[in-house]
Amino acid sequence: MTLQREMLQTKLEDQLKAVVDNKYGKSIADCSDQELYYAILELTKGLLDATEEIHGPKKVYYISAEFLIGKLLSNNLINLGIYEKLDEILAANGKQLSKIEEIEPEPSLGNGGLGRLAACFLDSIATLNLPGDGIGLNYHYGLFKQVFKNRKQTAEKNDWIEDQSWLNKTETTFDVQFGDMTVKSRLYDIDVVGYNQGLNKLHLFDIETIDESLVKDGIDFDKTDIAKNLTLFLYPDDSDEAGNLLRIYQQYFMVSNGAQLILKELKEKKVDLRKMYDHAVIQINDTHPSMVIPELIRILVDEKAFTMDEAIDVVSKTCAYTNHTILAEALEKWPLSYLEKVVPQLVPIIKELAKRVEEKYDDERVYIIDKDDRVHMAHMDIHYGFSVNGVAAIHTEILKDTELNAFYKIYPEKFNNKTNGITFRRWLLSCNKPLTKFLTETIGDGFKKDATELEKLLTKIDDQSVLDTIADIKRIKKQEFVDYVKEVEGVTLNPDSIFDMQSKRLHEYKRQQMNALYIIHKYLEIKKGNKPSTPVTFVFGAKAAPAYVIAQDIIHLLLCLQEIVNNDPDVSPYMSVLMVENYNVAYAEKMIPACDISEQISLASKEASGTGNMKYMLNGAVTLGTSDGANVEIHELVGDDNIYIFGEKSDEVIAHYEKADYVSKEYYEKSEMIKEAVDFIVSDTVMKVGSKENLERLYNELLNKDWFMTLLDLEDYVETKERMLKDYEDRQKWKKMMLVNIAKAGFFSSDRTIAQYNDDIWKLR
Ligand code: 26V
Repeated sequence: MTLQREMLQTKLEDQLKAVVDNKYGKSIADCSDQELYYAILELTKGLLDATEEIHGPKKVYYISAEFLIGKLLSNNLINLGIYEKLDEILAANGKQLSKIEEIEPEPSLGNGGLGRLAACFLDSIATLNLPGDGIGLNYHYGLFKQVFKNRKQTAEKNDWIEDQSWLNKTETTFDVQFGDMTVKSRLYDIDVVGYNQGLNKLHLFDIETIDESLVKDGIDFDKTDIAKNLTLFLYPDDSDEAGNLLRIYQQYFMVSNGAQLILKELKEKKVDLRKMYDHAVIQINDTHPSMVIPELIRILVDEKAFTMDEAIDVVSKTCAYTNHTILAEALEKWPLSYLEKVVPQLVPIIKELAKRVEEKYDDERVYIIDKDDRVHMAHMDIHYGFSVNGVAAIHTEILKDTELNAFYKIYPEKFNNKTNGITFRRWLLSCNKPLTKFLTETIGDGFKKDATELEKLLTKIDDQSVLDTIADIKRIKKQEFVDYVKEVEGVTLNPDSIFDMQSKRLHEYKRQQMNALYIIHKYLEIKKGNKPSTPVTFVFGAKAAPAYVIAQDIIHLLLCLQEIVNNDPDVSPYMSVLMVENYNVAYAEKMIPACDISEQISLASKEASGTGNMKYMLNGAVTLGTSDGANVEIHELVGDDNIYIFGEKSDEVIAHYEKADYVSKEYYEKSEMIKEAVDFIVSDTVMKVGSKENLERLYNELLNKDWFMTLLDLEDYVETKERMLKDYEDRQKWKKMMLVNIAKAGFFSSDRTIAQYNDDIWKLR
């Protein structure tokens, strides 16, 4: 830590007083929370300014369409080491820091796990004192804000950028050339400070000509006016051609700026570009930034006098690719005609890259351009990058054995696994302060730097007071969540019920619909008189892509169930349902510490990793999950006795797809329970509160298609969940499970993940 920063810290109170006085001419005590938020923002930005940047011979550039950073105040204060001090100063003036934190608007620069992972990684890169910056886009309205109307999801813009914010406007601008126009970019930076460490940057590019007034109702806007709309939204609706083209414009804008920034920094360092890979490594986060490969090749050939062979060689040694999904529909394949329109200058390069592959390999599965003239972005990454990694052990194995097997045979040395992780600064220290304090008192504070030290907790497995305190903290966090929900949703929850939670993007493969069928089953059981000894609360948080019809139907069903269950006096004392509105990072930080049962129920083989599973575990929830993604590694770590695993395994599921032998109707007809639950979707009870169109569509989907095999695992799921709810009654057993889950979560620190990226791929030090 710099001397300057230490000095600033000791004078923290004087500094805050000075900022407040200068801004408002008032004392701290006389300020509103809003005023204090802006004052603390200014003060903190001053401290960040005084923090040294991380330097080194080689730097990683993490390019990503998403950085789901969440609110930054609490984390920056923790990482600067002044959270507690500031909390005390404010308390002495009758103010609460936790209330002030609420004022900060949350940037919605991401969709789900992939974007949140990028944010956790930036925190860990800086914490490990590694030089590494993020490169992305400054979407003005980010992902949409979810608003429920008539038990349906509607989308509104999330206007998160304020005059005073963490964004720092820089002097850096670049020209970005498209087929039909040139736009001027402007770089905004957000400081990323490590935990008691120096500073890296998140570089977010924007255009100067953006026109926010283009957005009229909801999130609709003219998709063709690129010079005005380019950075308005993350994932604009891509159900039409204009939407697809806009995504390509965004992606090229991101990588063109990224490439120019990287080359500018290398020039400043006087690096020989023929040795670029000794000074820079570019991590391509999924395929959204894949065009950085042909773009860099183009610049080296056109502007730096490289031959094509030389350019390909250097770029291939600089770029590494991370795969985050095996879902075919999520692997990008851009029609060549779209690329011709948006980025004609890249097309000859892409064709050259494709030609070289075709000359070498006689296997269409590894071609870059397919017979329908679509460019497979992942294929380009694999051929022309030096590393391909999956994000959990089972995911990497599936990539090697099935999805990318043809590539694995060509390049076995490129494939590696990097099991995802989460930053404990946000997902423990910041969001669960009572647990952090208790852990510090019980096992010391070494776990804050080395997360595996959490295992020390295992020595306390028979210490009754430790077990009781862990349960007491859970009860405190449940109460806080109940109070918050009451305030923002107007819904009353019972803090003494079992909190069963599923929060993640809404997608059929994640099977929120299977959880809904369980809820229906439970509801009908209670109606029949089978009442649980402890009431259960089912909480969901999920946004669905606006154009994803079945996902909208699932949200509708959940909101209908919420209405029916919570208003049925026979049932509501024993169970309740809540779908929270606009689930985001801030909501997750409140939900996760309050959870007892963590639902990780994706169809085996489909969830690349999951990271919510890790956050819930770290906060003492017990996982109910399939053998999928990182659940498999959680299972290995905590053992059979501390997790509830159900459902068919990934090889069985993959075999069903290969043989096309799964017929959902057979499961429906075989089981009375399944039939009863599925039929309830279109029963009079639900139809009375819901829309016929949505409910019937979902019902038909489940009966006649069910591509993600909901009914396959339903019986096992119901039985396992019942067993789990029963085990909750054995408080001693449950407390021990909580303890083991917390103790074993250390492996999932993103500090471990980043150390592995550095050792195996980046080699920064
Ligand atoms: C994207 C889309 C976009 C259009 C609609 C359908 C669809 C389906 C899937 C995706 C996934 C994009 C990649 C992604 O977000 N993967 C997530 O990455 C996380 C971080 O590695 C990982 O934990 C999650 O399991 C994985 O789903």
